[in-house]
Amino acid sequence: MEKKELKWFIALIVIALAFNIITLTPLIPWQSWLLWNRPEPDKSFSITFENNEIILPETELQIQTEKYVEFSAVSKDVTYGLGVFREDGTMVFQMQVLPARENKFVWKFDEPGFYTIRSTEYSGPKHPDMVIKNAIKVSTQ
Ligand SMILES: [Cu+2]
Repeated sequence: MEKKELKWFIALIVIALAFNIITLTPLIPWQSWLLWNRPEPDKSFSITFENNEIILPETELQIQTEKYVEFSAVSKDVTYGLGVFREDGTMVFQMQVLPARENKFVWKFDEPGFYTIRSTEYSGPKHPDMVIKNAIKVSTQ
């Protein structure tokens, strides 16, 4: 490696390191939320996916705004998607539900209202029916 190439190589490494340090620092507000903070969920809901059906827990999915809630999803057969949608159809979040493992997601809802759960991963001809309207009720207290 020539001296000029070595200088560029070192410069690229420094830039890559600086970029990572800047974007991963806990001083950036969203990073502390995303990477460095493990909030204790107020509630946890287990959702099962099997035979192209979304099986919710017996208890209603009632959540308070500004409290952390954990969704734990298990698939008994193929890969599904757990998508949560607002009343206007926009997506709040989604995660893949892989078989043979517990898929967990922690979320904090800002807005009260009813939210729909829908499979967001194509799982066969019955996939479009994998919708539970108003499955989650989020209230301010
Ligand atoms: Cu599906």
